[in-house]
Amino acid sequence: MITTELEQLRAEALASLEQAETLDALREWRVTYLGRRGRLTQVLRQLGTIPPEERPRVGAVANRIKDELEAAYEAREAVLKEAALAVTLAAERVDVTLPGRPVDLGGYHPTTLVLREITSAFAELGFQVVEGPEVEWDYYNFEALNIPRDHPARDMWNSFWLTPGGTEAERPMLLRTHTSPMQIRVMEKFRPPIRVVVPGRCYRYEATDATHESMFYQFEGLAVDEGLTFADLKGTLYAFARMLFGPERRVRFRCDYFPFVEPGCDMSIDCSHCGGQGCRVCGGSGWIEIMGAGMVHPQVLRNVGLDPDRYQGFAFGGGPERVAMLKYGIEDIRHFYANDLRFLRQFRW
Ligand code: 2U9
Repeated sequence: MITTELEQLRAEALASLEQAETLDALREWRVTYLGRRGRLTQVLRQLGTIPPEERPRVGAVANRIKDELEAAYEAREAVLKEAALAVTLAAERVDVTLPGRPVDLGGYHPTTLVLREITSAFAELGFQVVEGPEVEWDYYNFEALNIPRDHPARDMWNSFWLTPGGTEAERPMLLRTHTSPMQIRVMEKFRPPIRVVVPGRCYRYEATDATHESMFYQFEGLAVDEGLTFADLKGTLYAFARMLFGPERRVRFRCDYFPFVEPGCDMSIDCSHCGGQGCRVCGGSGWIEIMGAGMVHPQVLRNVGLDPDRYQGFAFGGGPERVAMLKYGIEDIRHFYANDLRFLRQFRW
């Protein structure tokens, strides 16, 4: 009897379905029982062998069983899919309550920090910030600044020449030893009134120690106009010193020599560490030298085509690393460019 066979097949299929533990096994089950060449189809092929009047009843039984097996298949598939999803979710579980990993933020270099303070202070005093090339001609680095070839003043700057071999006359390019060549370029290009401040890298061919590096930064400034005097220089640098080192600071100017200025001077501030009494920071003198300065040498003005009887200028220069060393209590300039993160991380913010 076909209907008996169909009922047996139904019972067997449902029992077998309970055994299918994976989605793969489930698909195999479907092929076995409901596929085009599956067991149900095989039984139904026998329909042709029974009397025609029996066929509708047997066909209805077959359809009911087929629908029932399809439904059972879908229910089982839903259960297995749910279980598989639960396994995946458990394996890939993310604990959203864990604190996030901190992002390693970069920070500013101490030289950048003080250069920004320095240039903003001069900007407030009306100076424009300009930058220039680090590879320079002998003319801009020395000649135009009143430091002729073979002049003993050249001994103040040991230079990295860029075309080694031959005499100095044959190798006129070098790494600039100060930012002063840029002020010559500015005066060649613009007529007075001029007020510029020039930050930048400089290079000297020297042995390094706690206060000397072969690569370092400078900031220099230049003002050129009719009727400028040493009083303008003193007033400008006094205002600058108080902006950078505190409104209580006192300043001291003393004579000094630089070939590009006449008269030349240096400027010191009173030591805030000991209140001027003398301590380790100021070397016992109560004063800390922070800058050199002077009135632009008449010959330097002539070199750029300015008449020194009509125009006067004052100029100044200093080392940002030295400023940073004073501000942050750094004892050795060689820390600055050694790329030691333990040092640099102290200046993140
Ligand atoms: C021109 C004319 C004059 C710039 C000046 C100094 C004095 C000075 C150094 C001190 C130590 C910088 O950090 S340091 O190496 N500088 O003392 N600089 S007057 O005078 C100029 C510059 C350009 C055309």
